[in-house]
Amino acid sequence: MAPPAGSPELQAELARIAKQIVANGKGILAADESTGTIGKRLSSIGVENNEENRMTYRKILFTTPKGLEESIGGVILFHETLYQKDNEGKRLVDSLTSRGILLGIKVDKGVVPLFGSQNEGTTQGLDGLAERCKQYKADGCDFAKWRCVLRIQDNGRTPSPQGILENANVLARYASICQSEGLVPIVEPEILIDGDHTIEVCQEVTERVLAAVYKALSDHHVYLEGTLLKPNMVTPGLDCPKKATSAEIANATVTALRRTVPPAMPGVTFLSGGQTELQATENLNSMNVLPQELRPWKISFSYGRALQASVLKAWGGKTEPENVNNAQKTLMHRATSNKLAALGKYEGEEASGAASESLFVANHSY
Ligand code: 5MM
Repeated sequence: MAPPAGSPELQAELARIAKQIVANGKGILAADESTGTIGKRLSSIGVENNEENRMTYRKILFTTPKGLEESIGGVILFHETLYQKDNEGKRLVDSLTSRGILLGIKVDKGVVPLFGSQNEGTTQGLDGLAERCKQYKADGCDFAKWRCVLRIQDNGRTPSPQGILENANVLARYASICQSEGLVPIVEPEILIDGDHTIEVCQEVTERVLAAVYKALSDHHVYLEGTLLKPNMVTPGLDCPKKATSAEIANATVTALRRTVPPAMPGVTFLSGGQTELQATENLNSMNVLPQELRPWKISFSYGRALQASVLKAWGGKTEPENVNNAQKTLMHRATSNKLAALGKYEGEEASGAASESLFVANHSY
């Protein structure tokens, strides 16, 4: 087996970035909704999906005062946001970089059907990726994200060997290209929560998928110390009649990870995948109160919906300072709660308002 690729200097730089993002309970704000996806989020509060409104919303997120950098180590951006300026001509991302929050960029070009498969897909975007990564690095990014989507059907009949192999390989190829250009790749093989499968089936499928991903990363000489993993938690399918407790989810998830993810990989930054904000925080905490020897990696968050849903509601698309303040306070509260959960110190909160609402989006594969 050949050693991981990259000079000692490149490897040191990649390892430093990956560690920094998840240091001291910090996690990631996934704000990389593509234009179509952010449109759905904005329409939920009656806001038109145009460039000005996308800028206004993301400026509110990024200018959240008083210590966002204590709980958010990195923000994942969509291409437009990286270059977007506010009405005073200031780059939106300056509010992040000035506080030491690292910039990440979504580099995949979305999910497409795998012809001949059983309703499965793969993610495209490898063409020209090295050139795009080079430019993003020059423009201030330190990490990247690529999301693959797998679906459990018929009690684990899918994902099929074809679906698993294809998605593992494309993630590995993406990771290798990112590292060659100095970007830490976040490797995201999301197994959707859709379905009526049990937690046991989800665990078995998650293990098969992660085992294939780490085999492919090894085959492509990816330097694991300079990567982050963004997986789903192991849960029952949303329509499974048998629900699981947070402790059961934590045990099943950490067991699946221990069987498949090498300790050289520094940080697991979970996606929320349609869980409520409170579930996502509670489940994260339950993993981080398990004995330390079961967790060789940092266990943290890279939430999209579970960090933003109640922020959007609090803002409501209004320009009044009160709404903007409420939105920013809400983001601070969720980010701080998740930091506490990443340290195993979250003590729960009132299950009221937007934080306890379902964030499920059927077939979230776009
Ligand atoms: C924020 O949404 C990300 C981009 O989605 P699209 O490509 O569909 O527009 C998405 O990849 C997100 O980072 C992950 O799905 C995790 O988000 P959740 O909401 O599951 O935590």
